[in-house]
Amino acid sequence: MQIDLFTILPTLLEAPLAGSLLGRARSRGLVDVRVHDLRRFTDDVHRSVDDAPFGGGAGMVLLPEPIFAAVEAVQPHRPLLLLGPGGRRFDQVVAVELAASPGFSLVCGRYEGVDERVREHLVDGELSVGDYVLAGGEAAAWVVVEAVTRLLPGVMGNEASADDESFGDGLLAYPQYTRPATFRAWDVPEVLRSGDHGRIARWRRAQALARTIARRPDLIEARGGLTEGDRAVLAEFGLG
Ligand code: JCQ
Repeated sequence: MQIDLFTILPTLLEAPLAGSLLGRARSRGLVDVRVHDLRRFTDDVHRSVDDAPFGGGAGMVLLPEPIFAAVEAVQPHRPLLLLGPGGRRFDQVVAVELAASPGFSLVCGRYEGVDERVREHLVDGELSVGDYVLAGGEAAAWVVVEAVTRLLPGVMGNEASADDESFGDGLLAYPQYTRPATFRAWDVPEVLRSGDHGRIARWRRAQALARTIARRPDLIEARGGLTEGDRAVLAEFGLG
């Protein structure tokens, strides 16, 4: 998979790239993440990447020229997506879609915004990581890179764990415990030490369902409510 990131602050993306497990996946050829400094694609003496908005107003707007020049030089994989609060909400469904592609690319907006011609004539869409405003799209881009690349076979240490957790099946994760079996008088649930793998699997499913019902009923709604099997396993552990 090829991921191309376009930014005016490359260090904000190079640092997490160097510090993550992705570094290893990258050297093993599983995924290639490239960070492109938009300033390298300027041609004026000041290396300008931004200017004041036409019509007046506070702040600066990213110039179209460096962004078009960078994208035309790199010819990155598409979709080419602009990060910004006005975009399609990034979620696990989008992460899975992007993980199934040979590559994608992200443009990090900054300041008061990006020249509208980038939106109209260059990118394929806009992606939002949530309803808040960041100083720039770099932190949002890293959220997307991490959520997508961890789904690729061989990128994470543990092959199985990417699927067996929150949102893999549209449910929140079941509670996990490790040693010691008793910590400050709080015991690990007996079922997890029983060795009965069928009962453990049903307990975990019941816990994931109960937790999702309590904290994220919208996720239960999205999977079309509870099935008979769901109700049965909840009842088995007194959670119905
Ligand atoms: C991304 N949720 C919030 C800030 C303008 C494209 O124009 C702009 C982009 C940004 C950076 O992205 C975000 C964001 N998802 O703020 C202002």
